Amino acid sequence: FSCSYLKKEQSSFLWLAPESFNCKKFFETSGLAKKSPTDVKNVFKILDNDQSGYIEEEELQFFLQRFDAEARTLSMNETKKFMQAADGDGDGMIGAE
Ligand SMILES: [Ca+2]
Repeated sequence: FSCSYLKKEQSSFLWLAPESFNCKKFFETSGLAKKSPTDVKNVFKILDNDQSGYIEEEELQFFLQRFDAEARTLSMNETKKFMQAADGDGDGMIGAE
């Protein structure tokens, strides 16, 4: 997995209108859902900026910028929705599993 992969194939996703980000749709369309566990782990590492082993809300906010530095940040609302969708155990962080 590389950031350029997404940039080429799914660049439109990096430029979504405010409040239109849908993480489910993103993973389906970006092909991330079909990526191997190793690839997904690599993405996780990119997102886990402070290497804590979890993706916290502040890190999630910069989700789109991890793929393109010029993309916008997610809004509070989008970040919270994303977090709820990905946070299986409800502890406010996304773990690797
Ligand atoms: Ca972290």
